[in-house]
Amino acid sequence: MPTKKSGNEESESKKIIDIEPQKKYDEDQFLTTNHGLRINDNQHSLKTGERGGTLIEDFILREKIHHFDHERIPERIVHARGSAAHGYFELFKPIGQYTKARLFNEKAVRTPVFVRFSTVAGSRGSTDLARDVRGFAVKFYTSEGNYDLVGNNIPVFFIQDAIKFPDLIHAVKPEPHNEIPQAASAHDTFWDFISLMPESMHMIMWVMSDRAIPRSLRMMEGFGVHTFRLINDAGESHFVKFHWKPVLGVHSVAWDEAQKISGKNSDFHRQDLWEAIESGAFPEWELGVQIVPEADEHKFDFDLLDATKIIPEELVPVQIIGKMTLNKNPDNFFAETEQVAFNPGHLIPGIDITNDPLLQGRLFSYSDTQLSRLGSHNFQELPINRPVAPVHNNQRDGHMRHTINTGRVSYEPNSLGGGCPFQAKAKEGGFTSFPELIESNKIRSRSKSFLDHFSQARLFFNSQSDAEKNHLIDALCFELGKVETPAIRKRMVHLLSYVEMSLAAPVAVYLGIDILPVPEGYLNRSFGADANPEDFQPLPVKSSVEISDALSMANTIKNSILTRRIAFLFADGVDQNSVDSVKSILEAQGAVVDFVAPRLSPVSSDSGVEYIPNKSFLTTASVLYDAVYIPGGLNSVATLAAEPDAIHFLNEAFKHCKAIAADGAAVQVLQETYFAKKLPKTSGKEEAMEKGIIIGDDPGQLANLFTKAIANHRFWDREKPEKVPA
Ligand code: HDD
Repeated sequence: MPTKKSGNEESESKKIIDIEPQKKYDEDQFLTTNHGLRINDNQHSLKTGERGGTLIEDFILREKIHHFDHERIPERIVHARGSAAHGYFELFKPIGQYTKARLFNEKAVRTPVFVRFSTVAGSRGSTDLARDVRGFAVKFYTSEGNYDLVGNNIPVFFIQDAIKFPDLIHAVKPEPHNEIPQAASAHDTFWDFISLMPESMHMIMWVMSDRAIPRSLRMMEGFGVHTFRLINDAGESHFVKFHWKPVLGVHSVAWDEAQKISGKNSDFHRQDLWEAIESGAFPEWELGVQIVPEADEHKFDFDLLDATKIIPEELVPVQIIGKMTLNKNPDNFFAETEQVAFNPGHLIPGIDITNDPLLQGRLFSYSDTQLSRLGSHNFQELPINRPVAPVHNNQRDGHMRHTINTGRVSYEPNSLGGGCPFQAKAKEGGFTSFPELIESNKIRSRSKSFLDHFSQARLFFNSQSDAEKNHLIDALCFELGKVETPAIRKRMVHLLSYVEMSLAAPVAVYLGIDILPVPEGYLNRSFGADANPEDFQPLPVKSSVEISDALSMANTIKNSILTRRIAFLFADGVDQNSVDSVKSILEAQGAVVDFVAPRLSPVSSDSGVEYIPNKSFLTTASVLYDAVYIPGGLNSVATLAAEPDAIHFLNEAFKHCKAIAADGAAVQVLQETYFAKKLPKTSGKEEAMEKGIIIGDDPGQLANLFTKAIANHRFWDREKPEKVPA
């Protein structure tokens, strides 16, 4: 709909008049100190005369400055940069046969959740578009206590044993002598460590794939990663892997695009999540489970307790049991997103841990880190961490205690408090650990069943589309190209050759190194000083599944343009019909249209109606959109054709394989681009659709073809053969 300039101005000025008097006279709005004293001058400190020194007795100034000085808390050691939202989980399919958790049994209950997404390596202020794993942590506020599913957007991990976690993180974080590079794994220490840790090779495939540069936090999968246990009423255990499947499908950006987004809008993902929720396009994920009976524990060619392995969906299908919807942004970033404290040890009856050595170590780490980050064991009392289930125990006092415990009894057993609080029997909702039979020696070692490091890396690589394989190879060339130590590059290429020669060879050619045989005893450093290295050599296992469709984003859902951002490029004289009809069709399907013009001043259309541009070529960029449309209109087309910024915008969109549409009367603009010679000769043909470039004279037909092209997300196939400079 065209916006009349005058109308906009009216409502802006009206808003100010409405709000002001209300604020002024509302008793609750008086500025006060933290002890509740009303302040009547927040402009001047107390001084010895107008030009005199400030008095230390100015307790109002002191309190304000003191509080300010202490506003920061330590950022998370990993996952420092995060964005979060509130929502709820609804169960479709109760799974009482596997678990007694009410969360997975009560269909009528909407369980509140708080979800925090994050990057891992970067600091709080780093870019959203770093090549990195994304944290996907969900806190379910269940009637039986909080349950935290603290997962990632990648279903495996770099290491098998938590004792290596500090090494991994020290290696990936900025190098300690100069704090370079920020939020990037492309440096020597990371690849030095990885090249000596063959167990990381499966994870490396995922991190070098486009999964590590999502288009949106709303368009990525989530995984519990570890194998957990579900326990039913009869006390029986089933193994389980958790999956979050985004309703909008799994989509990523191009690496060149990711790097540019980092400069143009480093809050890209945070803003995208925020705006989607504000606009009512609530992000949704279905929750799936892969269930493995206890009896099948050793049935696979990998170990269920090894966090570097997936269970291929071909072996154990994912059963969808419910859906999570995020429908409310936090009110305060610090109080909620920053202070939320997750812990894989926040379990509820019916869900239990396994002996996965990575998970076991995590159980210690999270509560410990919350202590140094949030300052006190009373962090559970912060509003965002407080369970909805009542808390009764004899834990007392400590820094920043909120609860005022009454009475004289803080011990158990007691008679003076009537025996309260009571222990709950299992049938009363008490938590009982699965009584797993353990017969073994205390030992520092690793099971031989953990020694296959390459078969699933190969499975992942071979399951990718050609475009995805190319991206993965390019990512490795980029990352290893940034590594300065030749020996590290060589070791990495050797390791890649164990994954797949068609992966290692192009990387070796790019780096100009030969793939040499791996020195004896080198392939696995996961042994102690007294161990025999021979016992720890990787096992040459072939995965029983050779291709898994679920691992390729090429097979993801591509049926929606909901929340996709489309840039309409135009200038004075634009054809109103060409704008309005395409815009209304795209918006009816939930797309978000931005008017981008050379200037921010109103643009007059051929009919005289004015459009207010949302953005100009100065304030936005092609990389911030999913698709571009150029409406007709003689003057507008001539202006854009002569505007280098508009042509660059289009060239970049083409380079990043996005859908581009143009009114038949706007072809002149396209002809100025580098990709002009690749344009289809006729409009609306299959051939055009295949390339993702739609040109048409009928706005309705054009909009429908454009919709399909945008839903396709990207036209990766044109990337290599039709590469353009941009
Ligand atoms: Fe971790 C945070 C996920 C292994 C130690 N981790 C953290 C967060 C996520 C994960 C999503 C951010 C939570 C938030 O948003 O506040 N971590 C994982 C996954 C892992 C994993 C999926 C492997 C499967 N983590 C892991 C290990 C250790 C840690 C092996 C230590 C032994 N993780 C931490 C931590 C953090 C953390 C240091 C930092 C901030 C926090 O806990 O609250 O304790």
